[in-house]
Amino acid sequence: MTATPETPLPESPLPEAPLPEDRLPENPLPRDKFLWGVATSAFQTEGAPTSDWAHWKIADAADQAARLRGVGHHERTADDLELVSELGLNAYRFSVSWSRVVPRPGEWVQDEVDRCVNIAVTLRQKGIEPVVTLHHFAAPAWLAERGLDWTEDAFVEEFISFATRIVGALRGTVKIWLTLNEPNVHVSGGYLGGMTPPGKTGLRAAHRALVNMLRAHARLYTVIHGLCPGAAVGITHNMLPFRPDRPDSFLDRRAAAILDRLYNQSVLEAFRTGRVTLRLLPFGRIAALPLVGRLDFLGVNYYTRAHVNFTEFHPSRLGYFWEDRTGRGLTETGWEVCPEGFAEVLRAASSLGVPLVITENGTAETDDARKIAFMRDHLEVMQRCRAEGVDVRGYFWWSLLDNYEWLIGLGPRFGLYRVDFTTLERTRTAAADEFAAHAAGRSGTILGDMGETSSTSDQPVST
Ligand code: GCO
Repeated sequence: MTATPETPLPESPLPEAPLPEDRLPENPLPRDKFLWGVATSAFQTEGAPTSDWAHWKIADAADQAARLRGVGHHERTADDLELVSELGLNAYRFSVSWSRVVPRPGEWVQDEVDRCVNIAVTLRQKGIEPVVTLHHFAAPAWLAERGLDWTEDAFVEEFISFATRIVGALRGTVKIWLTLNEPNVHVSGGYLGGMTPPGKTGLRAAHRALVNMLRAHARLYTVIHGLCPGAAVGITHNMLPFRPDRPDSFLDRRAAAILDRLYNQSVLEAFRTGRVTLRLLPFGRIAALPLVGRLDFLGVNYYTRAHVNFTEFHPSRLGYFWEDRTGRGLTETGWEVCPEGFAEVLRAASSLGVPLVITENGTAETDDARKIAFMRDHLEVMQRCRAEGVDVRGYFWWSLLDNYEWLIGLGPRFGLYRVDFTTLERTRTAAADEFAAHAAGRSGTILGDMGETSSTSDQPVST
């Protein structure tokens, strides 16, 4: 079996829906049921021996092992889902491992699909809304071996074929979908900067990859609504405010504006106008795609802000840096803690006119007090933005567990549950208690009025 569009994966009948449709919520994103969740991704929690990431620039034996098994989530799935339940949350975001489901050309591992269906069914039985990401960075290694990546139409066809069958399998249980995780990060790392698979560099490849990712989103939007009536279909977008290093420098301001356009605005503009550009100057490559109206909500991922100095600036390296300019210190990944930037990106994202879901916010801190301070400050900013009228319908902490961090490995502590990286034992942290209290409306802060974790409302999602 080859990976070309002429010879796609064999068709198979769509599986029966595991739960009757009438047990699914009418509207998965009603205004009065705020989603409180945690987010994970398949590769980072369970590894993937047949993925492009399994052999990509391995640092050492520990790194290699982590790429193969993550933090053992594949073997501990039921126990880990119980941890979500113990937090009292009403939503959980996870991704389906493309490379585990399609490990070799033409192969389809139904057990892996059934496992995902079971995760979704288990969550729903626990009163937790499953939110499924169809592509979270890692892809099957065999595609790379054939020279296929997001710059190639054949790759797009393989992904659409995989994703369509997954939606068919999960359609009776899942209503909230994320087609792709952070196209801007995937394109910056893999096609512009060459730091992540497939390791390409250059604006041409980056533009082609971005166009193809957004084309896949547009097609899947229609596929998902066709298979899953009443679904909410979104995409996640990592947003990063860029600050001129020296505010009085015209060149620093120009460089910051260029990076903002490349990194933040290109995706927003694509959904606003249907035009996909990666422009360094007022001219550049433009593609037109049917994206307008094909987004039910935008998933915003926010962690930090960046500083830009023209002398360091280079489009393929992006050339930004982090520095502690708010006095809150840097995180374990070296990122500036900047809740003010969160307000900025939420306001910018809301200009799209679709509801927002914070699909990732979090920080790597071993010190729980620092993690809790980050959480409170960012939740407070979110609440202020909501009071201003920014339509935020959910907040997902990154992450449930400490896990594999791209390009770093097992180290940074993003989890609400601490993972012993040797024994893989999970331990609840004080940050988990804090998050559970916010979700239950027991936080005693200004967030107390938004802690509803259940509702029967079925107002349509306004777009
Ligand atoms: C991303 C991803 C996550 C990361 C998280 C922390 O934003 O890159 O969605 O997979 O692990 O953001 O870096």
